[in-house]
This record gives sequence, structure tokens and C-alpha cells, in this order.
Amino acid sequence: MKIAVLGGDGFCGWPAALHLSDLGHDVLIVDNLSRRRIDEELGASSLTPIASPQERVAAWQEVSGRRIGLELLDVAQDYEGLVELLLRERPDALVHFAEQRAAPYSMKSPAHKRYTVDNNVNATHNVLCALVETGLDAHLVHLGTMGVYGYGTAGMKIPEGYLDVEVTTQTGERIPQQMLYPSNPGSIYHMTKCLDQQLFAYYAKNDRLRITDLHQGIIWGTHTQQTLRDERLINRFDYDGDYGTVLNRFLMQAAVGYPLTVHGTGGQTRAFIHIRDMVRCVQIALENPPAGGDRVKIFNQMTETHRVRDLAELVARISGATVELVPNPRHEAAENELHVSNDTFLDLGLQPTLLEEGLLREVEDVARRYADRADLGKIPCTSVWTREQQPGVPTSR
Ligand code: NAD
Ligand code: USQ
Repeated sequence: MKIAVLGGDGFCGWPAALHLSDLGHDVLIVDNLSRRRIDEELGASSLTPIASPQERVAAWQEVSGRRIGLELLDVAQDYEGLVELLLRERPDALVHFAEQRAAPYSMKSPAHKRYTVDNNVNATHNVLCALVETGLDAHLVHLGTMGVYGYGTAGMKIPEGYLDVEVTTQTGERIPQQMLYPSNPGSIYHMTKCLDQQLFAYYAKNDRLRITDLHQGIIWGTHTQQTLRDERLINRFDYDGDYGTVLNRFLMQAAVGYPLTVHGTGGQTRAFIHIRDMVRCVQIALENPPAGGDRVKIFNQMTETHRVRDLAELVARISGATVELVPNPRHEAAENELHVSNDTFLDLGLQPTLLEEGLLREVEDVARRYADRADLGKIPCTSVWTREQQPGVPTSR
């Protein structure tokens, strides 16, 4: 297949592009490098030393003999460029990672909220509109989030995208129906993924676009088989208070001797998946496109659920780190249960990398190895969710 990987310079996009190229697909990375510019804005950088996108694709060609194309394009801003690219390249599939993906970054200020909505919603809508305009029958695989569901389900297992309901008609007849699971976002970032869902539903219904939406949990880990093949192929590892996700932050904090920063009581339960499983899931989704028709195919892309305080205790046990309960900068439930159905990927052959197997290796191979590059001042989470949490704003109005 010819596959365009939108956002292919990012944490998920780069290893996915390498994995797909390694399988023999013709891969084209499309990225505007906004993530690298955000590093500069925040004065933070990846714990691992990442090469420039040009060096990355040149190194991959040297190591594997395979060429990955690189197109620097803003999917949200340059609609004409996107249409021109699709007409020129005529991809069989697009994998869409090209969004601002950090919840804390999306909550930093009015400007960050507006940027996140403008960038994410426009990027998704431009891709959908361009597919219709060009008439390409390419399969669109989008990276969504488990966060569209919210994290509390009163004991029910979260289904893969659609909820079974029963409606009572005017004549009292009870009719079973399915609806998109009601969305319940916990940040402006997560809200953009809920808006994406509506765009997908509409374009699948109206234009019969073939769309798969992967509701992905929190990624942990860094390396894949391909990124390990040369130092210049190394993946990024975010640990700062905006972009670092919880488990990778704990692994890095353990490596540098920083107390593990558990928000609140740590009773938040979240879904997780290793980065090696993420690239396999993207492959499986591409190999199993929806037949067409008017419904978006939705997979829950996660393999385990854990409470934040349990993760901290696990990391502390294997590394000797200490755990600290810090005030929660977010507006989220202090404690929640989370049960998730992920049968589709398991039935299609995914063999999950479990936390217990990979954690220690990750601390040794990545977090300790690059610990001297860490800037400890970037660890605290300074982005707060509500006005009341801002310094100087009274707690009650
Ligand atoms: P990332 O920020 O590392 O990568 C996103 C890439 O997209 C960056 O290279 C960025 O430059 C590019 N990009 C952003 N806006 C663009 C635009 N308008 N035009 C072109 N390129 C643009 O993020 P990531 O962790 O790789 O996440 C990728 C996707 O996966 C996101 O959509 C995110 O919501 C989803 N996801 C990530 C995680 C996770 O834990 N990292 C979990 C669930 C879902
Ligand atoms: N948390 C801590 N301590 C920390 C950092 C985070 O206790 O030092 C807590 C947070 O308060 C939250 C949980 O850990 O309760 C998860 O936070 P996170 O930053 O790891 O994950 P999140 O903000 O949900 O976002 C990440 C990705 C996002 C993706 C989402 C999947 O950045 O792109 O969509 O995970 S999910 O969480 O399933 O919605």
C-alpha cells in the first residue's frame, strides 16, 4: 500500500511510519514540525536525542534500503497543498496522527485552547473534505483517544464506540438501537477528539468515506524494533509537565531520583498500551478496512487499565523511587473504575506487551541512559484546568 502518515515526525507517527515501511509499504510522512516548535516554546526537549526529520529518513534508507518520503505541510492550514498532495501521491490509506495531543498544553491559556481546537478540528476536517474533493477512495485511520468516553462507567465495560440502547416509540413499542457512545471529554484536547468523532460520523454517512477511529489509551515505552536499529532513528520521549504522559514520567522520575508525582490520591484509573503494540494495531487496522457503507469502524486501542497510584507503587518497587502525592492541577474525578472492551484487536491477533515485562527494561534502556539530558525544572505540571486553580484567583467567587 501507499500510506500517507500525517504527523509522522511525532512520538507515535515516527515509529508507525518505520514499522509500515519495514513491512514493505510505500510510506510518505506529512508533518508541519509543530511539535518541535512547541518544544522550543516550552523550553523543553525530548529526553532522547532525536535527529532532524531529514536525518531520520536518510538514516532509515541507509539502514533498511527503503525510502520514506517527507513532505513538510500544515494539514490544518494548507488545504490546497493537501489536495495537491493527495492528487499527486494517490495514497491507498492515510494514518492521521497530526493533532496537538497534550491535555495540559491545551489548558494552558486561552491562546492554547484556541490553537488546539483550530489545529485539531481543521486538520481532521481538511483531510475529510480533501478526500471527498479528490474522489480518492483511501482508507482513513485516525488516532483518537479513550478519553472521548470519559473514565467513569458505573461498572459497565466501555464498548468499542457504540452503545446499545432501547427506545420506546410513541405506540409503546421498544426498539433496540445503537448510538455513538456519549462523549464526556476531560480537557479541551479531549474535546477536539469528540468533535472529530462527529466529523467522521457525518462524512461516513454523507460521502461513504471509509474511516477507522482508534480510541487509544495512554502510550508508554519508547523503542520499537525499528527505532532501535540506529541511534539516528531514536524515538522522542517526553517527560515535561505538559507533554510527558504519566507512566513515562514516572520511569524518568525514578531514573533521576525525583519523587514520583501522583496527582491527588492517584485513584484515577486509565487505559494503557505499549508503543510496540500501537504500531501493530495501526498495521492491523490498515489491513482490516471497513467495507464501506455509512458507519465508522471504532476499535478500543488499549491493553491494560491501571490506577495511577498503583503504577507509582509498581515503579517505586522496581526502582527504589519514592512516591509523593501532589495537589491535582486537573479537574477530574479523584477515583474511578474503568472497564474496557478491546476484543477486536485481540481477535485480530494482537499479543499485548504487558507492563510487568517491559517496565524495568524501559528504566534501564531509556530513562537511566539519557538521564543526564533531563531538566528537572521541567518536571512539575504547571498547567491548571480552572480559573480557581490559578495563583492569585480566590477559591470561591
Ligand atoms: P506528537 O505531538 O508527538 O505527534 C503529533 C505530530 O503531528 C507532530 O509531529 C506534529 O508536528 C504533527 N502535527 C500536529 N499538527 C499538525 C498539522 N496541523 N499539520 C501537520 N502536522 C501536524 O503526538 P503523539 O503522541 O505522536 O500522538 C499522535 C496522535 O495519537 C495524536 O492525535 C494523539 O491524540 C493520539 N494519541 C496519543 C497518545 C499518547 O499517549 N501519546 C495516546 C492516545 C492517542
Ligand atoms: N498524572 C499524575 N501524575 C503525573 C502526570 C499525570 O498523576 O505526573 C495523572 C493525570 O492527572 C491523569 C493521568 O495521570 O489522571 C493520565 O495523565 P496523562 O498525562 O498520562 O494522560 P492524558 O492527559 O489523559 O493524555 C494522554 C495523551 C493523549 C491521549 C490520552 C489517552 O497525552 O494524547 O489521548 O493520554 S487517554 O488518557 O486514554 O484519554
